[in-house]
Parts: sequence; structure tokens; C-alpha cells
Amino acid sequence: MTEATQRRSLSAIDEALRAQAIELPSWAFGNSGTRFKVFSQKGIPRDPFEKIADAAMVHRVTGVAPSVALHIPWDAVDDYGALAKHAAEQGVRIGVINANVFQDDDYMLGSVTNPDPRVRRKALSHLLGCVDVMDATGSRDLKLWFADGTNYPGQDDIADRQQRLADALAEVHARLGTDQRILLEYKLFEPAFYTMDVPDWGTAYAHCLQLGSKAKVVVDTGHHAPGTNIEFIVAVLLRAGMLGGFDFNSRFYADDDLMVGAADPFQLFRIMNEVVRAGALDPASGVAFMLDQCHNIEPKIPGQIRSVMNVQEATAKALLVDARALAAAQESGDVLGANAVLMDAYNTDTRPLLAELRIGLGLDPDPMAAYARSGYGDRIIAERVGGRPVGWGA
Ligand code: RM4
Ligand code: MN
Repeated sequence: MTEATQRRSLSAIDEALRAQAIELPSWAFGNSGTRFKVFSQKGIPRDPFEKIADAAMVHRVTGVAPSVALHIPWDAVDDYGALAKHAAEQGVRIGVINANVFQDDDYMLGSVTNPDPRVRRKALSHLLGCVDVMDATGSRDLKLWFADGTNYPGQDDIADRQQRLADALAEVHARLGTDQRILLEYKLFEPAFYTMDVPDWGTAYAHCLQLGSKAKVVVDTGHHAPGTNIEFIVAVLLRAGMLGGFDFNSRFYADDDLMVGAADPFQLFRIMNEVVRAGALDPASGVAFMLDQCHNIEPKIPGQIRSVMNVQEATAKALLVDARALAAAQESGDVLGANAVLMDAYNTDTRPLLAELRIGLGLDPDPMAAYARSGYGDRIIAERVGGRPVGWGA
């Protein structure tokens, strides 16, 4: 253990890590791929119930992934109460509801910003229906990501589209229950290439401000230009009380949706450092820590387990930052000293600490090995024959 460990009490670190909750995306368990090919794997869930079972398996071996996000209509079922009950029986719960208004032919020119009022109404009614789902599942958050945008200058009026977006968001906001929230997600480009209607945190922030207290910004780590300082955005949003949560994943080039912490563990540490510094690790802060990933070539469940562990390792390193030494170095203008405090924490191997934490939770210290030994992977391959594996279907 480094000196930094001795500064913040180990029990405080342990407590913070135990309280951390990382939400899994239902879609991570389905077949996925690129626009060139979706590769199918064996043992893939055939319905939302089986996706939840897989997510619950991740929670059983990690102990910190107690909820699973749904995507509607991908996860549409007749009886959401039954789905919530199934989740509870598996030891997890249903988390954020994501609205899919991007996979219908009607949405070619946009959903809520479409120039055609009929299409706008259709999209809005889907969003309102997602709030009904939240009522049935007990979910707090509605995550809105819009594929809306334009490909060519002049294709549509930028300001008009902003107004259509604001109008739709206002209707959804008005429909929310007292404790429900909109999490508005931005994305730089793709599928639209000239303008996205919510391209950046500034646009998302402006819309959320106008909506009121039940709207917050969600930062998907893959949705920025290369070189963007994401921790700066996080710090600004936290300071303003406007950070609703994260969609974690990692990227080398565009929206790669790779395992969080795989491409740039240092960036993940820097982000978590801002979170810890702001006290936003505390579940009461309302910041949701979600994974938004696709495992195109690796097995899904181990991919999710590894991702959860990567978030935990970065969080543990952030908790190891000696805040007092850092503040002292900053105040005295000690540039190298301040940087060294951060690097000391980052360079600490937090795996032994996390292994101990898991033992304390009654878990195997090595979740990957525990999963491999569980036989679950073989079982789902044997059991899930017939039916249609879920996936992007591209
Ligand atoms: C989008 C965005 C959303 C996710 C979809 C599947 O790029 O990240 O959060 O729901 O992908
Ligand atoms: Mn996302």
C-alpha cells in the first residue's frame, strides 16, 4: 500500500466501494456488431427475462451491479410488473428506461425533431409510453438519446429543430412523477453527420435548464471528439448539480462501445477523481453509473464482469487520492507535487484491496474465475436452444 492509502482510512474506502452501484445495460447481453456484421454467439438470451438473468449473474459475482437498464421497445413485454418481479427474484432490479426512437422507418429524418408533425407525435407518444413503463417498473430515470440530426447543410432548419426538441422534452417532463427524471444524452455525430440535434453537453445542459429540476445531463464517455477533456465536463456539470449519470464505455476512434477502462484507464481514473472529489459517489447524489456497451467479439457476461471491475479499480484509485496533500500542493503552487499526488494514487495496484472487499462481501475475490467455475456459461448454451436470440439484427 502506498502512503496515500494511509491518509484516507481504509474503512472509508471500503464503505464507499461497497455502496457503489453500477448499472448494466440489457442490450449488452444480446448479439451486436457493426453496420458490417452482427456475429451471433451461443447462449444468447431470447427475451428480456433471460437478459435480466444474465445481468443477475454479473451481480452475483461482482456484488456491485444490482440493477439493469431496459431499452424500449427492445425490451418490451406485456407485463412489466412480472418482469420487475422476475428481476427481484434474481436479486436485481430494473433501473433506467431507455427510449428507442431510432429504429423505425418513420424516423429517417428524425423523431421528435422530424419536420413531419405526425412523426413527431408518434415519437412523443413512445416517450410518454416509456414513462408508463417506469411507473410499472418503479424506475426513476428515463434516458433520452436521439439519433436526430441532418446530413447536409440546408436539409432542415437548425433552430426549428431545437424548438421541436424543446417542445417534446417539455411534454415528457410534465408527465414525470415527483421522483422521476429525464436524463438527456448528447452525442457528437452519428448517425447524422452534419448536425446532431443534441451534439454536446452545452446543448443538453441548456435544454435541461429550461426544463427544470427533473432533467439532468448524462455523459456517455464515447460521445466526444478525440482529445476532449471529459473530466472537465464532468466537473462543470457536477458543480452545477446537472450531472444525472454516466454511460460508461471506451473508445479509440468514434462511438466504439468497447469495455470501459479498456482503451484509456487513466481517463476513467481522472473522471472518477472528479466524481469522488464532488462527493458524487454517494448514491444520494443522484449520479447514476451505467454501462452502455456492446461486446461484439468477446463473450457478453465476462465482458460485463470485466467492465464492472474496471470501474471499481478506477474508483478505488480515485478514493486513494490524498485530498489533503493535493490541496496543500495546489495552494502552494507546487505543480509537480500536486501532479505526483494524483499519479501516486493512479499507480497504486487496487486489485488486492478489491479482492479483500469481495471477500468481505462473501464473494470470490476473483469474479472472472468465479464466473468461469460457475458453469453458467455452459448452462445457457445448453438451455437456450430454439427461439430467437436478441440483438441488433443489422
Ligand atoms: C446510443 C446511445 C444510447 C444507447 C444506444 C443503444 O449511441 O449511446 O445511450 O441507448 O446507443
Ligand atoms: Mn449511451
